[in-house]
Amino acid sequence: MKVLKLQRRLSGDHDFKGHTILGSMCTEPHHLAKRTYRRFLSTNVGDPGLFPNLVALEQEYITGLGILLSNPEAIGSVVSGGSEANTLAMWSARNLASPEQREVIIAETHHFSFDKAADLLGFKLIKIPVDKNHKVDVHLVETAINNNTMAIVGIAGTTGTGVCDPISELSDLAIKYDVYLHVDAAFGGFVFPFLDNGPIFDFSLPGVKSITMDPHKMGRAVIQSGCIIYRNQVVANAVQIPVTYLSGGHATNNTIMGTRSGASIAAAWMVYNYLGFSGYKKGVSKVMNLTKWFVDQIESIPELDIIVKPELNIVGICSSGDVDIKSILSDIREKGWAVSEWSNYIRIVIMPHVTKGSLKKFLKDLKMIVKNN
Ligand code: 0PR
Repeated sequence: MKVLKLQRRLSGDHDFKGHTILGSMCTEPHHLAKRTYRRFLSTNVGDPGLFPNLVALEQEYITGLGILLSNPEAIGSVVSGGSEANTLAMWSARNLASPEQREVIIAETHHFSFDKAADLLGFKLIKIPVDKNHKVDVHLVETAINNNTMAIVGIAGTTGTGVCDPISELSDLAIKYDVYLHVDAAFGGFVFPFLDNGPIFDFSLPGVKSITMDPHKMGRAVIQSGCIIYRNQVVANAVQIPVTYLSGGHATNNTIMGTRSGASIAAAWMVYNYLGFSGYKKGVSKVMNLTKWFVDQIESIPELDIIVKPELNIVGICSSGDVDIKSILSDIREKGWAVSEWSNYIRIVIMPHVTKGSLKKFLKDLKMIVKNN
């Protein structure tokens, strides 16, 4: 009864099943992820002595992702999301660097989690402009490297446009100057490996020390789940907080959270093993085909254009000159569509819950708004 009351109270919120969410990087979890989550929701890998089998399951999952990312030796953790994973990577990089090295070189298109990490961990972000393809300018990255450089970050699937920075060239720089390279593949990590000609961003590039990859985005798992994946034990062990009193005996902890959901791990493991490579490939091909169709539709509207050719299931809609994209954005939101606002474009993310039917309705509203603008 009380739950029904609460449901009613929250019923005005958007819902992934309601077809209005076009700007989110999350989606309705796979039905098996939801079932598994419910079954294990009282588990906590923060006390490994209580749940040793779940701890082993977590490492098995990370090893699986490591194999996908060309490194069966990879180790890591399932954490709360991309922000925690990026922060952990920066924490390792800081601990491996000398005390003078407190500059992190990153594209201006980075996710705001790096601003938080910089504030928390006491380093400075050196923000590098992007080129006309919205990718970091590698030449400018090289000129920014100096004795104070703590790390370089490459983004495999930027938050705004979904493009992949030239990670291979960043890896060459990381090797040349002996600098830590972290790759933020929070979104792209569950898409690029399943594309036929996706960019290389993984541990096959020798400079890459760690990768963020989020099951709660295109991994079809539950919120909260993000992964931090380290190249090896040396990088992973750069953060180690001793814990002596828990039931499993002396241990070390290297995540920000103490108590940590085993249900998230079990759910992510389940959906990964159920779908397998071919299942994810099928899901990715579906959203990418819909993305291509949507781009064609936008390009057929003379007043509108796309900001950059999509590499992922993310489309930036901008003005081709005559219309004001900000006023279009506010009108489209007024119609009930949940889309994201960027400096000069509207971001649409074609997640698995987005259907052609809902995109057709959105396009109908969009065309009407453009006509009246
Ligand atoms: N790195 C990249 C490249 C990201 O795009 C994001 C989040 C993160 C890291 C941080 O991940 P967490 O949010 O898991 O900590 N990008 C999405 C965004 O800002 C997050 C999001 C998800 C926003 C669902 C809205 C939403 O409905 O767009």
